Amino acid sequence: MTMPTFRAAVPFVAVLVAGCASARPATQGPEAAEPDRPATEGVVVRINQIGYLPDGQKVAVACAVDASTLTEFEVLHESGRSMLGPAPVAASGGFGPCTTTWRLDFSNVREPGRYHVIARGPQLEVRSRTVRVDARAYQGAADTLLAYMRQQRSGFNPYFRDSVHKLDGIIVDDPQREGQFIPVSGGWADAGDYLQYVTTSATATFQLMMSYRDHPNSFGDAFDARGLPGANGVPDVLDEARHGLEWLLRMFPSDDQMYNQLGDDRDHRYLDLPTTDSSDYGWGKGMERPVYPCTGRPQGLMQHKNRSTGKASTAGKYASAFALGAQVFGERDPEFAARMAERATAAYEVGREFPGVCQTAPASAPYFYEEDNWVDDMELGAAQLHALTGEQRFLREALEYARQEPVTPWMGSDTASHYQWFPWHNNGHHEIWRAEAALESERRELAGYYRQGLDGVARRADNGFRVGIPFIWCSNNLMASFATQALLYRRMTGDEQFQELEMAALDWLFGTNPWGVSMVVNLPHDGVWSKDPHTDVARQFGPESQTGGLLDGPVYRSIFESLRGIHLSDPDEYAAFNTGFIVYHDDFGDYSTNEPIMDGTANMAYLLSAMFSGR
Ligand SMILES: [Ca+2]
Ligand SMILES: [Ca+2]
Repeated sequence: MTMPTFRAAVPFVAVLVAGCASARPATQGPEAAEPDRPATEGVVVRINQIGYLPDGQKVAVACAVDASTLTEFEVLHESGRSMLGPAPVAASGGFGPCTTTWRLDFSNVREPGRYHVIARGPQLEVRSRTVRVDARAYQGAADTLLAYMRQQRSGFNPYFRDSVHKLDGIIVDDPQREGQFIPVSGGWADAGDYLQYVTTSATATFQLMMSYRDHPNSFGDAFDARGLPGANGVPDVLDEARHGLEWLLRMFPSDDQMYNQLGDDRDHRYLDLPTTDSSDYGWGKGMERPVYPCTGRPQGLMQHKNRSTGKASTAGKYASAFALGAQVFGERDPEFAARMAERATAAYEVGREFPGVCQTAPASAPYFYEEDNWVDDMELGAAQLHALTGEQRFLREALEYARQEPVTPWMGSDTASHYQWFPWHNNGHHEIWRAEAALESERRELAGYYRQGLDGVARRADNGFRVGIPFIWCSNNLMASFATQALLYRRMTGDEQFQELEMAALDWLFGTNPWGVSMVVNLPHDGVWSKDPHTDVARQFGPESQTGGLLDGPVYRSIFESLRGIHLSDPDEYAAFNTGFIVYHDDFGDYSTNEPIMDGTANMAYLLSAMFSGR
């Protein structure tokens, strides 16, 4: 995500954000996607707006925002035919704005069709939005996410049909090369701002390729390599992954030049489009952007510094993306694959030589991605190098790293620092498990690590929505990662004990949450989704420009209220649901809950492609 507090931390920027917002032209979304008028009292019934698989778990959650109670529910076919119930309901306690919740399980409705869930209480009858039960409910969903990735492209941007950030960039924080130009145009903007990080970009690239490797039939081909409409014989998810890989190759051009970041928080000084980015890094507005290497030392050109200790967090991510890239592109483009295989090994050796974290660099504000773990990244890199080369050494080292951090530390906790444990789940355990040379005892050990993390979250999920993640910034990322880890665990073991929570996390992201909002912009198109995402592109071109983008998601009220410079631009249409310990605002002014994020979007590709492939 953007680390948007940068904006809040620079007072005149905050004023600018608010000023732009108040001058914002009224935009109208498509009529089909207009939000429900949220009830100000009574009960609402929330559903997964994408739909449910015929043989899958199906749960709607009813939420009372006053003292209303329910006694029964029924599922009606759109023809009016009763499919289930009336059945008694059982209360699941309060959560957030909901004084009471009820889980309405209609898993037995297996016939494909369109339905309504009806909840009834004394003098009360509430109807859900239309519920889809359809084996193909997730068809095309993963590809929809790619629309956001294309819109985020730097270099040639197919949304604008123009090149953006052509002058990237000039090397900084490097005594030998300071001030030199290096051609590193490409990649993706991180969020609503235009900074670019290897941390998030390499992870996103990896996740796109992993999604394709494991669920190739979930992806289509309707765009070319530049992201313009028109098939090119390459699945679009690989077009997008290649766009990421090519940028990563530019950012690690030789063994002693490992770059980590393009641009810095001086980007936040002006609110503008990627095509007209007027950031001034000391060489004039709209000129070159700074390129930061990993140095293994605390970094920051101005008064603030990060706490970097090494290079391995970034090196491991390079190694894993390149090594998987070499496998995925091996047959399509042997030359490209060979270059990545060579770079993968080189990156991994940098990580061996410089253990520790390479955090993002702050400039004029004290905020950065406070990543504190690196063994997860080296584990994934080693696992992928083993998959690529078959060398036993890499498998052994992957296992050594796995044992140093069995559980991603936020799991089971109620808070964490900003991007402290990234990636949000560790794909490394699954990738070692896939290795033919792994022993059965090692596979059980790795699955046990995943189970420990899932257990930690599950213990906190004693609410009607069955969610147990902490609502720190980017809670949607945590939700998606929890669901992904649960899916990987289920695949590795056949143990379905977390499946209810896995589906609850997915349902949450697509509308089974107190606000009844899909957390992915314009998905499904006829659902309820953000009309005022926090990006200047959306402000000028409408929310559909952000199609496919995963929002940051709800945060603890305490976080929202502690942010400086945050002002909602409009009356809160979800005010009735922002009375509890977590809040979400569909408002341009809320940079904490309503900003689309590139890394989270790529993470979703795995889940949605799995849902279509039948997992
Ligand atoms: Ca294509
Ligand atoms: Ca890490």
